Amino acid sequence: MVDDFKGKFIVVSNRLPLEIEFQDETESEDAVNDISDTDNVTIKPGSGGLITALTPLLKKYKGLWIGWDGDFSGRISASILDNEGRNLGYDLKTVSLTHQEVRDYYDRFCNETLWPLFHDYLGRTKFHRSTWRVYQHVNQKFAQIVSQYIEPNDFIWIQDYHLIMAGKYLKESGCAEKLTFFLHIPFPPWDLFMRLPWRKELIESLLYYDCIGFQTRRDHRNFIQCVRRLIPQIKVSYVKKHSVIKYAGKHTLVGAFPISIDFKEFEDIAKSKAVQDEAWYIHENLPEKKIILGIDRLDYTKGILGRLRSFEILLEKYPDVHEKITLVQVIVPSRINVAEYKKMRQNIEETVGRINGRFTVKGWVPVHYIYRRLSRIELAAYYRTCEIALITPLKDGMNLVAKEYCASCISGNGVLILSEFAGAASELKRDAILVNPYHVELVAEELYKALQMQPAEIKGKMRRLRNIVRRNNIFVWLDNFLKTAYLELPNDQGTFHP
Ligand code: GDG
Repeated sequence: MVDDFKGKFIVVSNRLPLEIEFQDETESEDAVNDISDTDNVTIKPGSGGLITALTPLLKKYKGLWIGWDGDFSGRISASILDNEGRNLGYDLKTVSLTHQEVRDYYDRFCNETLWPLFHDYLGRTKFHRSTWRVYQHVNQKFAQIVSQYIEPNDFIWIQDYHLIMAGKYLKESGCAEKLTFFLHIPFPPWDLFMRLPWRKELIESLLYYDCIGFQTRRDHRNFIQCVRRLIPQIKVSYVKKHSVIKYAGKHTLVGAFPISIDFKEFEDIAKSKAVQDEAWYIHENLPEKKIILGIDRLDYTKGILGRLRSFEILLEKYPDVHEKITLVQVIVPSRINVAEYKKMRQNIEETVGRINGRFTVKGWVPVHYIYRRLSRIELAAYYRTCEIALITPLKDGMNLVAKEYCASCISGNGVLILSEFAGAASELKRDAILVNPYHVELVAEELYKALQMQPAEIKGKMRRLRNIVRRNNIFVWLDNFLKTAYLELPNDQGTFHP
């Protein structure tokens, strides 16, 4: 582990690592009375792989996390954040955003331009100069705030597509410290990326960073191809598995760093008594049924409708599985203000209704549908107890659910069916059943095969999957990224081609 920071470890992301809920003034008096100290606001530490991975470093060194707190009303003061930061063990600073900024930068440019384009959905991608301007403006705002806290020897790590341009503005404002970036979503192939009217600005901005991490070698390769096409004069050489781009007198190191999870934490939760009890109840309520699990944020990239269709085809074609299986589909609400997501939810619910209407008999409802965020215990219980995880995104940077499922499958009695278009497929392809989610009939066939698989084969595959996730855990990811960021560049560079 690189552990010789002399300065601060600064993480910058769109949102702070907190779960903040604002109670509406119109809510009942009881609800308001439940809220403790902060004026109709409840604040809890956030969760998720990135927070778990970065927390030890943020605590060990002088850690600082900068992001938007989700507050328009000014109710979250600096002293509240200081207090939350003291509980977490590192500092928190916010970037204030207006309604209009959040709408044009986050809802529109991030989620209607970059998100669909980077996930290969050209047809859904909107190009509006006005939102591009706000995106730049908000990135500038983030850079201004970050620059107020930078001191010599700090390490700055900017996260994800929301803040691609922040590095450029930081460097322009004189930041001389190590400036790095990680993209959590895929980087598109050049023929898609070239449709973006502001393609050159984005690529040039990325080259202000000292080190850039992508999820997979494919994303790394796509990026290098875009850079070569847009800036033909650049020089690219290779050190180990990383590219070194030389442009305008400076170097940018680029590599693939597949993000992961805290394996041990998931395994420990899965072993806990609370999860064991919850898992028992889940199967007790679905007696003698094999459970097929789908868990996704509500998003068109996750392939939920196609998955439901595959399940329906399975039921049409193989009556022998009727009454023996249940698909538990959990959907976590997401981007609920976007009209398209509302429509998507409606389509999903109509499809679930159709399947259940067609196949339900007394004592058996084929699809068990849950539209809410599960608690950590419930989530772990579903992971621990389901026989098959059916993870079929049409495109996904990594997909942590696939890795969390393996870590939580402590009995070893689980089959992972995984889309070949999830970043996780490159690590898990040998022992997961890889499927093309666009081929819904074939997914149904693979599902049928998985249901027939013998226990010895299931256990062998799951043991190997668990070993991979255990070995390539989130701390290894962090270590690899930091080592690369501090790599000394030799004069004579190698010839690796991603
Ligand atoms: C982006 C990229 C990349 C899900 N349901 C519940 C719940 N979850 C948690 C899971 C998991 C996370 O949400 C989802 O992570 P994913 O990786 O699957 O997907 P994105 O949210 O799209 O994340 C993705 C990731 O960044 C990391 O780089 O892998 O490709 O799109 O951790 O556990 N958590 C709880 N209840 C739920 O019902 N508590």
